[in-house]
Amino acid sequence: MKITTTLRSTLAVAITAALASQVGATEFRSAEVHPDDYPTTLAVKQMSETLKKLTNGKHSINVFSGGKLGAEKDAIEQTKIGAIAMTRVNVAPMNNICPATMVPTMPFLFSSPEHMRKVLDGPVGEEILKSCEAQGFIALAFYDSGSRSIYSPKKQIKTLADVKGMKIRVQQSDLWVALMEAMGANATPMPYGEVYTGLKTGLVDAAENNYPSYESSRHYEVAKNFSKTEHSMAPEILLFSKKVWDTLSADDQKAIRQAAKESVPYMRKLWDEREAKSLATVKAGGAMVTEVDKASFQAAMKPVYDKFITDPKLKDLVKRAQETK
Ligand code: BDP
Repeated sequence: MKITTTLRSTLAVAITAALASQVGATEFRSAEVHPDDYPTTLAVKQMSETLKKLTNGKHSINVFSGGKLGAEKDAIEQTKIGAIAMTRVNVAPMNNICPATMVPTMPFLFSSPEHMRKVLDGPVGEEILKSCEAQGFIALAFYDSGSRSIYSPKKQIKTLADVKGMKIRVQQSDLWVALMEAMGANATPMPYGEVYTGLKTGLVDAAENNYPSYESSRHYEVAKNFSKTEHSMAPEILLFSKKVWDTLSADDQKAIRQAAKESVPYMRKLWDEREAKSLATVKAGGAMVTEVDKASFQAAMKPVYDKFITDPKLKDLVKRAQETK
């Protein structure tokens, strides 16, 4: 075939455009402790697709799932120094770093998942996200994490008195230690990746989490007594490194924010499906899911509020969250 001059110049333009779109192209690395099929992982992958579209292929996100980039505390450190661009973590390991993240962690703060979504989507949620910037993080969005309950290999908890003296694994946060101690437990902070072995070897008597984590981590195989304390709805948070952020153009920053926000409804849909699916899986696997005397747990939480929600700003955020209808 004879290549005409017109065709040749058309090809040249196309090739140049393709190359140009790759100049300064970045694949941001994002840390994730959950496996590939977990709602948080899938949501950040969807965010990457949106980001690619919004930036004509210039930017995308590579999610390193299964804790490949380290435990959450380490991933947060790496994000802060800009060694990795993004991380999706629970708010708990941010509690000590960015105090406003304690607000949505507070025990029994939200009355339902709808209430939690409404608060986090509104001004209270926005203020909490914004407050992390001073600590070196552009907090892009919250993701759902359901409610957390206690599970144990040996003991089915029914009332607060049953928790007394139990060694319970918590996330690495002073607030979480105090929360479990207020229940009368012995709090043992440790990274998520060590909990399965901790439960199996008896290093801890119990752990606490939502259904999807209880299921995907296979904790239900070693701790079959799941007691529905539903003591916290501590959400997930998507963090971008301010160090990396400051090197990006305003347009790119806008695209990242938009892509993150657009992944939230998708994540929630996946979350609702996964919660139901995980509950069915753990039950089929022999887990015993039982109700507890919730009022006894709720009544024990006042000292946690008194100790951590002392700053007027935090008090105001808690009050506005409670008043959100
Ligand atoms: C899960 C969160 C994850 C935490 C984990 C934990 O999604 O980010 O690492 O709990 O308990 O629900 O450490």
